[in-house]
Amino acid sequence: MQTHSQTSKIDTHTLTKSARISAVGDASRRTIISPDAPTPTTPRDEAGPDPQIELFHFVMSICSQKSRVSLIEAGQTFGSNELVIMPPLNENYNADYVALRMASPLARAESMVSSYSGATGTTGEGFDPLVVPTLVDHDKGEVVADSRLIALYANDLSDGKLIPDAEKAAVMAEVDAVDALPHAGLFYGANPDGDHRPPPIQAGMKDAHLRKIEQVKKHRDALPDGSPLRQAYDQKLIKEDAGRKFIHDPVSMKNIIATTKSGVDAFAKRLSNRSTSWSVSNDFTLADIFWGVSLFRLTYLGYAWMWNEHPHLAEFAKQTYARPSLRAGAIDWPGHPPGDTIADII
Ligand SMILES: N[C@@H](CCC(=O)N[C@@H](CS)C(=O)NCC(=O)O)C(=O)O
Repeated sequence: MQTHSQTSKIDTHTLTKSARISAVGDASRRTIISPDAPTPTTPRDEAGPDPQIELFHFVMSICSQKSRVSLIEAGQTFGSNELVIMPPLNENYNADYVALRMASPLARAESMVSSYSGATGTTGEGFDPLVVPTLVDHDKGEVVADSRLIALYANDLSDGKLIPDAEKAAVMAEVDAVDALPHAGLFYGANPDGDHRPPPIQAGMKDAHLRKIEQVKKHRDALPDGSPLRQAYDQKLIKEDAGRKFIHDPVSMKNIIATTKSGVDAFAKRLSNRSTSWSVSNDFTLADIFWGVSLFRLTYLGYAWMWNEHPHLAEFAKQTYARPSLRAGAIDWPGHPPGDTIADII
């Protein structure tokens, strides 16, 4: 597994420019985010120098939300390259973007994705070369291709502000607990006991895996003969086919719902034993970012009933939703679809 401090000096400027220009279909989605302007309204000057860091991401992706909130909380200025990852656009399947991800140390360290668990962590499933988010640091010549690593990177850039030394183990335990939750499965698949996802998600996700497969094939078949990227697309096809079967299997869906409920219960128990203002510290840490984003997502998908018997967890969720970085990077990021489930938050 790549550590956030591993370096691999490559020409990130050229690789990133190709990905930015050919994958991000609309120039208005190429902006600069800074502490003074944390919304995507400042256009990127393509003729000017590159910002030190850039992020490729998507409004609704939970991994992108974790990354944006971490960078914003860390007070970073970054180039924001917003991809549309939903079919039929799937800008994340663009070959230049995939080539950028394949230049990350993670792509070399991990085996490529070959299964589907419903979670988004790299552990277990392997490295997915066709997803967001991806961070690039031009000064260090690094490509960071995983949201957990991006959050750690944001912590490094902020001299450790997001992971206080004394609480490192507790913060990372919470980060890993959130990363293990099957957010993707809950987004794409219906609860067999009653689907409470907002209607556009219910409708849009029904055949999403099939439509993704169609797009992956289209992009793969357009690669030049002998392209080294072909395997990346082939592995993605294996994952998406497994995902399609998984979300249509009521037993798998019930299992991931039960896993999520026990994860939430366990966190509620840890919270009830705390004597700190935030989840593990008196400071706001990555643990609060990851749980805040996760609880917001579970609420959006109609799973807030999971903490009906934990009013202190509902209070904690509210506390995170008021944090300016969480609002800017997740809740208020333009383009998040509304829904009855989040009407009192958004
Ligand atoms: N381990 C990766 C997983 C990233 C991931 O699964 N991204 C999803 C959105 S959260 C994605 O881009 N899906 C688009 C697709 O599969 O086509 C991370 O944490 O960054």
